[in-house]
Order: sequence, then C-alpha cells, then structure tokens
Amino acid sequence: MLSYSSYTLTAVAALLVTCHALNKCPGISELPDIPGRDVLKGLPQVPGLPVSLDTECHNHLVNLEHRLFQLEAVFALNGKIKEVGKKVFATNGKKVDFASALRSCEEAGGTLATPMNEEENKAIMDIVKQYKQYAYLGIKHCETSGQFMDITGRSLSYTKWHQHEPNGKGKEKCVEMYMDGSWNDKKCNLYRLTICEF
Ligand code: MMA
Ligand code: CA
Repeated sequence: MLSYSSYTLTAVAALLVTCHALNKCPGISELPDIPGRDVLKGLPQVPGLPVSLDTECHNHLVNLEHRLFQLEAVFALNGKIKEVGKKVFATNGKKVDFASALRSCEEAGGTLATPMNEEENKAIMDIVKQYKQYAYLGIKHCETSGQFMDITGRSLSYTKWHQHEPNGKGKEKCVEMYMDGSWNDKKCNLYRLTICEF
C-alpha cells in the first residue's frame, strides 16, 4: 500500500511539473487537424510540427501515460499482473493444453510466458505458486536441431531445468514450470495454467 501511494504521488508530482493543463486537453479525436498530427490518427504522416513540440499533443500523451501508469499500479496491486522491466505477465486462471494456451495468449496480443532471466522466471513462478498449478512456458522442442527453442524459433539464452531434465528425448515436446520455478519437458496435451506475457 505504502509503495503504491508513493509510486502514484511521485508520478503525479512529476506530471504536474511537466504539464499544467492536463484537464484542458481535448481527446485526440477532438484535436483540430494540423499537419503532423495525423500520425496519431493512424493516417500517413505529413510534414508539420513534431509531436514533441506540439503542446496539446504532448499534454495528451502525458495524460495517457499517467492513466496507464495508474491502471498498471492498480492491476499490480490486486495481483492481476506481474511487471518485470518492460514485460507484463498475466494469467486468465485457465488450465488448458499447450496449443490452446498459446492461442489465447496470442489472441490477447501476447505470447506464452517465456522467462529470459532469473527475475522473469521468479515472476512466473509467483503466479504458478499463487494458483498452485504448473504452467506451460513458451518453449518447444525443435525436431531439426533437437534443442528446446522459444516460440519464435530462437535458441534459449536462459534455462532453469529441474535436476535430470530435460529427459524426454524429444518425446516430451513442451515445457512446464514446477512450483519451485524449475522446468520439466512434458507432453503438450495436458492441462496446465495459462500464463501470458505482453
Ligand atoms: C514424469 C514426467 C516427466 C518427468 C518425470 C520426472 C515419469 O515421468 O513428468 O516429464 O521428467 O516424471 O520424474
Ligand atoms: Ca521430463
């Protein structure tokens, strides 16, 4: 609670210094058409004032950033998300097979949680422990190389295999995370907690 309050207060203080006119800024769609602003409406950019020098646009972005910052803080406070650096981890609480878990993460605009370092691994482990359910990771066995790779086909720069794992000799093509954060290669057709990253 304390850290959330100080987090928010610091943000508000910083933003008040940056922008005095937060409440006076209209919505992006209400902004008059000025060359250079079209980029914000998804139209091709035309020469004009860069957004960084456009006070109204700048104020808008500051306002939106502030709102996002608040929402992230509330979600994190309620244990709905875990933030590590630029990544956000979240679960829908559902246990499904690997393909369904990956699909639901991708449909939500993310991918299956793929820990790239100890800190990210711990954030995912916290969710696994909270739900007391093992989770599939965004890692698969690759036929051609015989190695485990991430969903995009990149080789792993970080691993956290449990002792004596992986032991499936390519027959266990998916990877689950145990409650202690360690990994086990496992069949892909079991029901495991869906944890996505965004
Ligand atoms: C199960 C299965 C394997 C795992 C071993 C560990 C018997 O097989 O979960 O993936 O490696 O247990 O003992
Ligand atoms: Ca195994």
